[in-house]
Amino acid sequence: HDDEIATRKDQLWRLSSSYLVSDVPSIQRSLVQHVEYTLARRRYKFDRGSFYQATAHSVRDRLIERWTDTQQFYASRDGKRMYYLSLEFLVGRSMGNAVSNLGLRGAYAEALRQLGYDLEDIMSQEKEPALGNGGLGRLASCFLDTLATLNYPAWGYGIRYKYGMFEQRLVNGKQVEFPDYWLTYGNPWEVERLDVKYLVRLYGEVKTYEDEQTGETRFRWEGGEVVVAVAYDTPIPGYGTYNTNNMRLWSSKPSHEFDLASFNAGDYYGAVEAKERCESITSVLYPSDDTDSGKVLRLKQQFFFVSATLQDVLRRYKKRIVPGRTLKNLPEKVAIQLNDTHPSISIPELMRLLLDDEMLPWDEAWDITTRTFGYTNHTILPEALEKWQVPMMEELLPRHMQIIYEINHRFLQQVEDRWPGDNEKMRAMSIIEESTPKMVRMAHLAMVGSHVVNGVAEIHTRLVKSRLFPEFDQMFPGRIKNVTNGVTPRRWILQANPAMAGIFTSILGPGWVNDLRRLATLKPFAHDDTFQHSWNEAKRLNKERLALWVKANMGVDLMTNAIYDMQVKRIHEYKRQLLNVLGIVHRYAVIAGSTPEQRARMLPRVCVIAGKAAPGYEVAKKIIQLACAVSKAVNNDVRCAGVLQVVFIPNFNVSLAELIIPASDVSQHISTAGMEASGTGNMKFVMNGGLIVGTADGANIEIARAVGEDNLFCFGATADEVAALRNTMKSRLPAGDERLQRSVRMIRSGVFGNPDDFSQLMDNIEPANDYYLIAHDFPGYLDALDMADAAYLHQPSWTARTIRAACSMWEFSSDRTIKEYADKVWQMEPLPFKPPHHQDGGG
Ligand code: 8GP
Ligand code: PLP
Repeated sequence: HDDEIATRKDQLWRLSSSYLVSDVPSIQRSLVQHVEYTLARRRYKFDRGSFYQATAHSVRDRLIERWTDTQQFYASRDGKRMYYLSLEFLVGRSMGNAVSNLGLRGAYAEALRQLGYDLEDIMSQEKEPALGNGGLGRLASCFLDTLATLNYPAWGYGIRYKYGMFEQRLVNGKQVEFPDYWLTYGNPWEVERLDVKYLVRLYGEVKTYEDEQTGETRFRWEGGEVVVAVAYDTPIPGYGTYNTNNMRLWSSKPSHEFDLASFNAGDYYGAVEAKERCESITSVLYPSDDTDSGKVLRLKQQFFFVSATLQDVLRRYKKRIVPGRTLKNLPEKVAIQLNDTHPSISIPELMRLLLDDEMLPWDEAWDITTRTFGYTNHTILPEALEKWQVPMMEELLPRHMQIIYEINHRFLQQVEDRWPGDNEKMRAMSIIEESTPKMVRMAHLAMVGSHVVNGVAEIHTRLVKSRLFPEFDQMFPGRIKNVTNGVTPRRWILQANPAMAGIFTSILGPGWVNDLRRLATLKPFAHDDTFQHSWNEAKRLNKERLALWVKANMGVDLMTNAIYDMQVKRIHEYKRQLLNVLGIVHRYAVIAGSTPEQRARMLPRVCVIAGKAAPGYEVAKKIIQLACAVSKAVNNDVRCAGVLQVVFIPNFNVSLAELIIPASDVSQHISTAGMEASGTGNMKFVMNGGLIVGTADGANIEIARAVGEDNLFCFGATADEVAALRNTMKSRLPAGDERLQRSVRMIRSGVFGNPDDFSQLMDNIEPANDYYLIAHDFPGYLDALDMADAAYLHQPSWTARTIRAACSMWEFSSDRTIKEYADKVWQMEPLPFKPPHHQDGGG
């Protein structure tokens, strides 16, 4: 019998161990097969849509080989794994990334070309999954790319929202939101794992009972609603390596257990409705960036995904039987990173699993928990710090609320030991805020329950220590660390900017993509004529590529012989798009008041603004409206022809970022100092040969250090000055800047449409109200723009500056960031996999 099984196994192994071949004819065969059999469109429908789907499936087959091999390899080794828990992954399109990382771009392009299709065109058919809001979600996706590229055994865990980030359209110059149902044509990049599912409980009650053996009191969470979490897996290929990691996203489905209970109760309609409610948990991404929604559905999403994830992680850990190994060893084999506080309900959930299911004593469970988790803070803005109402939590997660109280009780005892009788400290540090109703401060929970807490840029980490968590920093010295953000050069240089990447590769070979330090060797050639020529050609091509898109989609003919000045990011008061718009209005006034001869001598300028406002954020929506109104006035005014154009590009997303960023000469990162934790857009712009006009905020400061202070046009109050300025301005009105006053007058007098629409925006920048210091920073802002313009006019030296800056950006590769996390937080080593049989080894 054993022999028979062995023979069969052998036979199966031989059948399955042959790898797909990726030469042009084999790729073509696979494309046609997918059209015929996967899409069931035999011989009559070879359109672009079908070919997009077929190409995706054909690439996916190749990903799957590497992915299953890698996962089997990880399972066979006993390395430490890292799980990145994030409510957002702003993935962007997959096809270009996959063929590029697999090293198959050329082969697919050729295979398609011979069949009469263009790979670029096929790739543009893909609807991008927008499962994130902005910086935080995009960071998570950059991290996944790097983790695979550097061969770390790491997975991303998140939610498979049915509706991603809303689609923004401009209707009469105002933002209107449309639902983003991105799954209309299915998603070829994922694998549905109907066999990987977990039950997740909500509501219910906590029962107490006595442990028969020890006589201790134990707790059991029972009843309530039970939802099923089903896994959807997406392979994440590394670049230039065989390793392919996994992103596991959960989708909610009703459970049978739940069906029976309700149907038996005779409430048919109620039961069906409740089933619908289960599915709605993973329906929609909360579209708010930097504000806490406080809604029960959001808490359900968080707990749902955390509970399924921790069950999955523990199951995988326990599957490996090693003599002497217990759950105590979990932190040696598992690191879990919390991307902001959104997944921080993980801390009481792991405690619950260890206490109530595994029957561990409290101290042991707490030790395991804190050594497993790391927490990344992404903002110190008070309105973004998550707090949950205690009564809401008590109802939805009664056992967790008990555990949180116990964590807090023990923690406050430590505070009391450290600062006896200091009630003020207790109040400030408590996980429970003594308000009405009481609130659970998730940042405090995450701080207490993690062994490392990190900020995302040096200044941000300094502020986390000094403003957000000063007492915690005293109590746990060394726990708060800095890990400056980074972005993946694969997507943001190699794929987004083929013209520039081509220059790098032609001189350095392809190795720079995984080792951005190598670009530094190009700096001595910054003044070389030939090099400058190809660099400028690349920029010109990128401007033309963007102009073509704008013409096709917005009907505006952009100049291409102009300086391209951009601000693209979520619309937020602290990011100060209003400062930008007021600067444009000033420029418009100057143009309108000048003679044709003077205008002929002006530097032609294209201003690009893009970004979404949270649907409920009225002020941000007004800023969009004003930007659109100014754009309309400027673009229709003959005096601006050839001198100034302004476009607000709708529906900013990853694909548009890939198109917009490489075309920029100057980009604006002009947040009120101290308010932008890091920014990652700033890094992408400089890597793509643009310079920054910015404040001394977030990663701008470190970028300036890397590229040379004179290559970042810096202005405005510093973070340390801001607080004091806010106070003095309230009492002492500074003399207003005449240029600002004129811009405000133009807006208030109706040059850009009904002034009532903008009166609140204008009131907000009156000196007594100017919380974001727009009026205060305005003169410095105009000076910084002038400095940038003056530098731009010396073309050869400008080109040299941009070359040197772009080639000095290695620290801002997410490869550096991830190595720092692996070292400072996760204590994790790479596990590169070399397949024994595979024909082409790496990507
Ligand atoms: C962002 C920060 O605002 C940005 O400076 C930083 O670069 C980025 O995170 C990545 O670290 N924060 C958020 O996007 C954020 O807090 N979003 C949550 C409310 C959803
Ligand atoms: N949204 C998208 C689509 C992005 O690509 C980026 C970064 O490039 C961001 C948001 C974050 O931009 P910023 O760091 O400027 O806020």
